[in-house]
Amino acid sequence: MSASAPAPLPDLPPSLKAERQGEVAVLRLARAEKRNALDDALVLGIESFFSGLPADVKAVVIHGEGEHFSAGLDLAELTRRDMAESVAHSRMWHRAFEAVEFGPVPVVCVMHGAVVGGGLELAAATHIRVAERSAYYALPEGRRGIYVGGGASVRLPRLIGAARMMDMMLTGRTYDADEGQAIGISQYLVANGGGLAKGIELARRIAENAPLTNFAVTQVLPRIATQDPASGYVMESLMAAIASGNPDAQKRLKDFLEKRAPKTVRR
Ligand code: 1HE
Repeated sequence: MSASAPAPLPDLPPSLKAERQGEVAVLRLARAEKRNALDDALVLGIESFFSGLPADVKAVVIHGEGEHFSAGLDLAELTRRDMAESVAHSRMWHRAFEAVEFGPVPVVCVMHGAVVGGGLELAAATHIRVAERSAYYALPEGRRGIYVGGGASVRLPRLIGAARMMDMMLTGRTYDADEGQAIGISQYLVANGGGLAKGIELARRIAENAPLTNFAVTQVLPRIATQDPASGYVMESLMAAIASGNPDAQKRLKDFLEKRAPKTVRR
């Protein structure tokens, strides 16, 4: 392998496909025949992908094959578990989605069609969500007689509020793409078929940031947001000092002051 060849991505189960586009890695849920339902192999594959990302990958885009992002938990597997196994299974999902949320790089999720149950839990573990107009969101767990198990109780109330999550679970309410954008599920809303290109464009922009800033935003900011304010302010000061003292920041600041860096303008 030549010194400049990109490092290979981790081995994956057949239900996941990955490719590199320079510093961006694109991970595709590839189980369209089952509407990208998340079975054990797929969830474990997500965990190993994010745990084994090469250091020269700076951002990841997740998307789904076929008409839907994901139909959530593979319900066929659920019927085979007893109570103890179900707890272990949910904890396995927590581990896998923590590897997404607190993995090495920012993650952009491209959502279309059904983004339901565990599919919404996966999307909630990512940092930027792009919705195509076809996207809709639901938590059918209430209807199936089960409960969320992939971290939604923690992540979704922060994203959309506990009251909306209760409504989704108690009444089976679905939100369409416009509503999802309005309540904060997605940060970007694009035409059908345009999600992946938008996701990659955003990931490329993210990959240009100083790695330490991306670390601060994805690892430190969410911790500050959930700790007591007094500790949060101290943590923020420490992170700010660490980031600005970094040679990368020093160079970027100098570039701006010497008119080599772009200005912050309206897009
Ligand atoms: C599945 C699953 C699945 C589809 N597990 N096999 N999630 C749900 O309650 C959503 C269940 N799925 C659906 O409501 C629909 O499938 C969709 C609206 C997403 C798509 O409808 P459609 O008409 O395009 O597809 P389909 O005909 O319903 O499904 C195609 C195949 O995928 C079919 O299998 P086939 O062998 O008969 O062809 C379906 O059985 C299969 N399939 N969804 C297993 N979810 C950690 S806790 C998280 C808890 C949850 O995520 S609960 C939410 C579960």
